[in-house]
Amino acid sequence: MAIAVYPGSFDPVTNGHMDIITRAAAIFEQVIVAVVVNPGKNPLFTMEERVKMIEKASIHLDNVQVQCFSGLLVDFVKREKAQVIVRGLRAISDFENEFQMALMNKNLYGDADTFFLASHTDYAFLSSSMVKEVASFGGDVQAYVPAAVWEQLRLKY
Ligand code: COD
Repeated sequence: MAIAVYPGSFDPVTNGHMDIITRAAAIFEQVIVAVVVNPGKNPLFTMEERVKMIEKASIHLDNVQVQCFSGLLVDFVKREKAQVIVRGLRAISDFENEFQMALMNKNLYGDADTFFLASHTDYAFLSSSMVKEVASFGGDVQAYVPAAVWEQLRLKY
């Protein structure tokens, strides 16, 4: 049974991410959700806030833990003795970038493979940036994010 790392910015985590985490947790022995410290995107939420929101949303999943990382993803994967990198695919538009990252990561660290899960159809249109944009204009995004994220978005906007 393998240890899997699910890396991302998670600024903030959405129900699309949570669907991937839940499905990965049913497949792998352990899933480490790895929150990148500096997404290079001027994040809305601090690293601590992003970690806390995922922890709250995944509290019912015994084999899921949340950590943060900086530097190369493959160095984190090596340190955690993981064998798999989990990524979600929403559409063809995700594919090119995800494919390049998977190949680069495989070249950098041959002992881990990238495992793609297709998005649930209900979340195929969903992204953290869309959630933030809609919320910033007062739109209701409650259906698209875990309760802990909804609370935080209401505080921010
Ligand atoms: N449904 C299904 N999957 C989804 C959805 C959805 N609605 N929304 C997002 N996802 C998937 C994304 O496709 C992605 O696979 C994952 O969830 C996380 O998404 P984000 O947007 O939170 O995170 P990213 O894509 O910005 O994360 C990028 C990394 C942090 C993984 C990357 O930049 C990285 O590895 N950085 C470390 C430096 C490094 O090693 N660089 C070299 C990489 S080759």
